[in-house]
Amino acid sequence: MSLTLKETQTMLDPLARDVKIGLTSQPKRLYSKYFYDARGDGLFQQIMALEEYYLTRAELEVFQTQKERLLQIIGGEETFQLVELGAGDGQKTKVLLEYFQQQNVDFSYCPVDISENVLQQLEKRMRAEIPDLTIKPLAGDYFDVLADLKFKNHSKTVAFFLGSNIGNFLADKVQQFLVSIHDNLRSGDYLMIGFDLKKDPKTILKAYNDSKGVTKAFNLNLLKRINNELGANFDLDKFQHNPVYDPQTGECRSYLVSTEEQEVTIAAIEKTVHFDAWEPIFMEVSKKYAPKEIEELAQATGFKVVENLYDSQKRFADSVWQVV
Ligand code: AVI
Repeated sequence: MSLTLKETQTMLDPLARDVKIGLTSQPKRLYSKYFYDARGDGLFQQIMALEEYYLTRAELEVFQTQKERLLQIIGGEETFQLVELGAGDGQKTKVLLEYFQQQNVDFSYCPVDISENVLQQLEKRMRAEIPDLTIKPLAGDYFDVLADLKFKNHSKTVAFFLGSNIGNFLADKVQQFLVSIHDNLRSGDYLMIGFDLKKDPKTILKAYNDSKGVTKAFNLNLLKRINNELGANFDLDKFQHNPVYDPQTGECRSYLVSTEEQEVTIAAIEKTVHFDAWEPIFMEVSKKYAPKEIEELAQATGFKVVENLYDSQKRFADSVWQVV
């Protein structure tokens, strides 16, 4: 069977492929990993600086107040590579890196991120701010990069997956992801994961529906990206940002809801997509965990929880796991 040029391009371009799958599925969905183009990176930086988006400050407090304890747990005597999956701007991690340096810990820092743009900025800043740091950045999808990292060739690995990035996995994918990390680590290696915790639903909803509308712009930016990169004609004014939080599952789900019946054409995939009035596109899940769920997740994926490091208000936990 021979393929047309368009079919070949669609096969090669992950964004086109996923948009095609997502917008022809019922219910419709898009994938939040595509939020992060250059404008999306900038909007996420703005979100992290918002008062309502408490997650960043809560995790920073954990690092500032518990860095000594973390180093006691992972042990600073042996050389290790510190692999940070989804490093982002690395600003919070810097607190730990600086502390490890001051304590003369022998480690190399390997930040991994899907955004090449973010990674370049991070490397530049780290080189300027912590000149003696050995840094080896790696751009790519977590799943692809995990295999390349060859954790097993190293004497010891400490992996970080911070900032509640774990919350962006749906329930059916999270275990698969953790098992693939597990399978690339050696017995005794550590994994520290940042979990946003279940709390007052109103606090959570405000974090994803901020008063300045930055999170709304962050979601709509994906439609803009599809317009720019795939030749689509989404009218951004005809979609409403609608996050909902379910305190039982802990899932905060963000939707863009079509405010009227409409058709959107996406040239690169040769599709016209029909929207009913008030039909949603599921954009992102940001799951919140209870400490018990963290324990269960570790056990189910081949780890044990060594200790949960909390902020003073118990809004957030950096959970230190060890491969059993
Ligand atoms: C990257 N991730 C952990 C953020 C979150 O909280 O789920 C992304 C985000 N979405 C809206 N605001 C922030």
